[in-house]
Amino acid sequence: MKNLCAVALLAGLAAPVWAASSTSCDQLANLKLPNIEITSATLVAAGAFTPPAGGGPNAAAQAKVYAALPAFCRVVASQHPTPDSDIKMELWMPAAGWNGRLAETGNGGFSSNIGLSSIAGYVAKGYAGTGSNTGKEGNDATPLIGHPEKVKDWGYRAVHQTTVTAKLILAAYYGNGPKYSYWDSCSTGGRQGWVAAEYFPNDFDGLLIGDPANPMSRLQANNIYVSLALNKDEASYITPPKWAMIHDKVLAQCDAIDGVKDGLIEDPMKCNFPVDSLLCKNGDAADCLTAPQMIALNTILTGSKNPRTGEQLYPGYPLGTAMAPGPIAGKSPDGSAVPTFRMLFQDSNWDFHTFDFDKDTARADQLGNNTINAVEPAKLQGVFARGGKIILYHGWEDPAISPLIQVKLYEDAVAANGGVDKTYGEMRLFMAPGMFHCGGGEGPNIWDKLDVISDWVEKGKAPDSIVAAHTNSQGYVDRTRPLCPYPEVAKYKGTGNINDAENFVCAKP
Ligand SMILES: [Ca+2]
Repeated sequence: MKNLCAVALLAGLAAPVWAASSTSCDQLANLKLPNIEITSATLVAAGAFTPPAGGGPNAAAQAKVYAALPAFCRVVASQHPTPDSDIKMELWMPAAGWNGRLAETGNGGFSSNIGLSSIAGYVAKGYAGTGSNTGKEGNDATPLIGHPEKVKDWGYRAVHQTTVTAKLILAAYYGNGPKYSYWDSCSTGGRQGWVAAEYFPNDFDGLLIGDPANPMSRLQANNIYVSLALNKDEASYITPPKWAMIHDKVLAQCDAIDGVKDGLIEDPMKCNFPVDSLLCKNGDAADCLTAPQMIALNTILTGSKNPRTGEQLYPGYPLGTAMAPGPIAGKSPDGSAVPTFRMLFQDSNWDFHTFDFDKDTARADQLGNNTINAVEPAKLQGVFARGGKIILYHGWEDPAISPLIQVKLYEDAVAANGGVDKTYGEMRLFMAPGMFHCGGGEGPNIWDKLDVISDWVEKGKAPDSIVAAHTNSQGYVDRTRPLCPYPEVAKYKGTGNINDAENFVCAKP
């Protein structure tokens, strides 16, 4: 009976009457949904999930999360919205105590890994959690060349289809679908969040969108622009110790501007550091940059421009960002840059040295704007009109994606939706001082994102500030600080411990 209801819903028939009863986890393996194969449906006992091998540097921490999980129903499925599509997904549903919410995670770079550790985190909080492999396997563009429908899956359809499927399976398992659905992701997942909000405004009630790779065609063109400048020749390359040196000098000059000398610059745009002072006076030395390195640095700070028209194509990086921990400052472009253009141009031999920052930018925009980029912020009205909320965030010291793009995306979205008085009740931006790409760094960068957005969506409790924590290498909290809705910054009250959020207040700079 349940299966028929689901089929009726997908087929767009009259609204089915949902039976308020549930299906056992094992029975979900027999669930029939159009163009979807349920690969497996398994009840996993508490603490019994064995993560896949090769979990990376966070494997030990993640193992603890898995070990603490309550029993859950794990559904693995393959989705085929077109004959050429093969979108793999996982949906984990608490066997007891479901809080009625769905949370969905996205992906990183060009990786096809399903974010199981994020999904586990959702289940630990009583959510059902889901995520997809973007509709391809592997870490490059090869499976997308010659497969235009898979490009659409990768760009926008994998997330949407997975959301639709997850809601149907939830309805079958629990007898009713989620009361609230949330997007929670960063980087490529941030791009996927922008895309979801603009392309499919009905999918999520709240979206958490961090350090986004959006618009991706422009980001990856900028990554090539930066790499070409940094690697113009041997003499142009800025070594990791020199990035650290630049960071330290900028910090020495600008740390105290925000009123507290704490190793953090609340608003890097307020820092008027004289870049020219970095130039070596008496030959190369550890505490300065040579003339060719200065040219490379200035190119990175300025950002990519159209060589013919002078149009700014993508923002530069704020001075002081230590680029060396990120993928941008290496000997070759960021690992996602070349695959992006091989995918868009459908050319597995495409060579980044040929990039024409006039013609190829226009071509990539044209191919990407309805596929991988979210560049029509007026469409956010679709989210706002139904009471949806959007929280944007970005690390001020993100060495992978310039924080200034998130500021620009926010400001463009405010302008396209009637100004800040109209949007402040629906969308806010939180810039995190000292935070790296999606987390980490010297600044407070840990906060319960789902608690913040669900309070806003479900209780109308808008985030006027978000208390974030920083942990030391042993994992203990050594600093808390409010993150503030842009353009506000955290201001010290003048007394008390500077590592305690209690002693700060969000205020206009
Ligand atoms: Ca400071």
